[in-house]
Amino acid sequence: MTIRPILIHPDPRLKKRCDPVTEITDDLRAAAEDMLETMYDAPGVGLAGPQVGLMSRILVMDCVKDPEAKPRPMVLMNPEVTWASEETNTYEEGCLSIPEQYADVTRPKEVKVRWLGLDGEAHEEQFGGLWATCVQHEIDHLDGKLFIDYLTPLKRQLITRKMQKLKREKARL
Ligand code: K1U
Ligand code: ZN
Repeated sequence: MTIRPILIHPDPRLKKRCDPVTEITDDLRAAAEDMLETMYDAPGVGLAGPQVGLMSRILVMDCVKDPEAKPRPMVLMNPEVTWASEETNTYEEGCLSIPEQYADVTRPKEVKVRWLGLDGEAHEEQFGGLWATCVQHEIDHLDGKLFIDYLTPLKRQLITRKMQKLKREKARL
């Protein structure tokens, strides 16, 4: 397993819609394992393909935050929201591709999601709490959407400028 570098905004790959997974290959299984390792190392609770330059509809997540509890690593391919609650929830979101920037985002409080698993089977589950926020944030990544796209143009521009500066500084090292 390998920790893969996480792309930092702005990057054109983070703005593209990803392609559906059509075949579960050994390369894709290896990429899923690498993505989980990269997510745990960051640390984060989710990670989507484009964040590591993989332009396929694959995401990983594990929102079990209690270090004493059993982890629940999940790999979702071709995820689709099949139902969303009318009730919403506001969560202060972060993003591993936009380090150290946080903002309130309002989304459906609960969602039902259908996806293809690494076992080749279709799965469906209802998510609530941080799981619901995270899966929606990650599906947005697969559609080329970032949490800052929910903010005002001014706030988005401010964060983008900070990230451009961060990338320039990192490139100088
Ligand atoms: O997609 C990503 O960039 C990962 C992101 C997912 C996410 C978190 C919170 C709300 C929505 C989506 C993160 O994991 S940011 C890091 C984070 O939230 C966290 C890190 C360590 C422990 C607990 C949370
Ligand atoms: Zn993110």
